[in-house]
Amino acid sequence: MTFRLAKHDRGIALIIVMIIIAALTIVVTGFAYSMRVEAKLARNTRFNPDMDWLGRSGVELARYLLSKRARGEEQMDALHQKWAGGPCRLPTDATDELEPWEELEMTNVKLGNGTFSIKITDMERKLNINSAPEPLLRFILEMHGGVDAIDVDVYIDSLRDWMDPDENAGLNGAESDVYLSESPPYYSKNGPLDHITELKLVQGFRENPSLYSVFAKNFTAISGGLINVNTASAQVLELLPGMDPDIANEIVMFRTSPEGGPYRNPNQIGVPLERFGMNGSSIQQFLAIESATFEVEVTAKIGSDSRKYISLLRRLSPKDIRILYFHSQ
Ligand SMILES: [Ca+2]
Repeated sequence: MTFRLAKHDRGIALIIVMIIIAALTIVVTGFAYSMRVEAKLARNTRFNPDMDWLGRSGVELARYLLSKRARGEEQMDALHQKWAGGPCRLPTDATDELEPWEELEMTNVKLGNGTFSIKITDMERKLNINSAPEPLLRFILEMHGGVDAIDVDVYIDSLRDWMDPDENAGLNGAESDVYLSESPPYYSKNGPLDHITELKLVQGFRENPSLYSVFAKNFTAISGGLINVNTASAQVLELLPGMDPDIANEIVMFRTSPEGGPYRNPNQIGVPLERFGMNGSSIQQFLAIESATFEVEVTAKIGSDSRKYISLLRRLSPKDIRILYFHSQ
């Protein structure tokens, strides 16, 4: 016995079959995706300790390189040096034989079943938001942040209130009572900034993203306080009083020129400044030729998986380089 469906019913059956196929496709695709995620998680979990040890090994390599300095460069940190990824020697000393530590690889270093690469950046190439003198902050807010003179106190007082330990707001500042009325509410830090992104929470800066980005690019929260004139960009130097783009560029060019070379003393900036009729006395107070705080970015790889780790190091002496933090990204 055979059943024959009416033409109308056959159409409905076809639609039902197509809906079922579409639903099954969605279910199967979802299942396949979740299996892939599960497999990746399982693989990551298996590699976690290995990845972490690759990350830590990268930090140890950075500490070792930062403990070493070429002869005659013991009091100076500059971009031609090994830690900064430079050629190690100045053009004038290019024929000198490299020492074994200067020939160590910093990228794709093989270890166990993986590799790691490191990149070291000194924090003294930027200004320090916690120790920048108020007149300098005022100067930067007005001259580089485009803030009207009458509004500058909002930024200065708010930043001071954010960092000072009490809850007494300055005339134009803000403490917890202001921030607790925000959504979501938060307390005033009442301590130094740990990271420059904290500025986003401070009255004035949080309402002015373009000003915040000037500070985020050129300031750090953790450094020795002075700017290393051997590593700072022209953009950072330009923020100092009396500077303009041409003068800042000249200071940077001088440190790579044959007649200049890296600065061996902050007083030496007087030489490139001479042609601008300046002597550099107004900005020397902000400058150093050494760095003490270094951020290390380690990229660990095992097979096709990779992970980034960030560490902050403080060099108290070549034999005492401390890890301030270490975490994966
Ligand atoms: Ca306070």
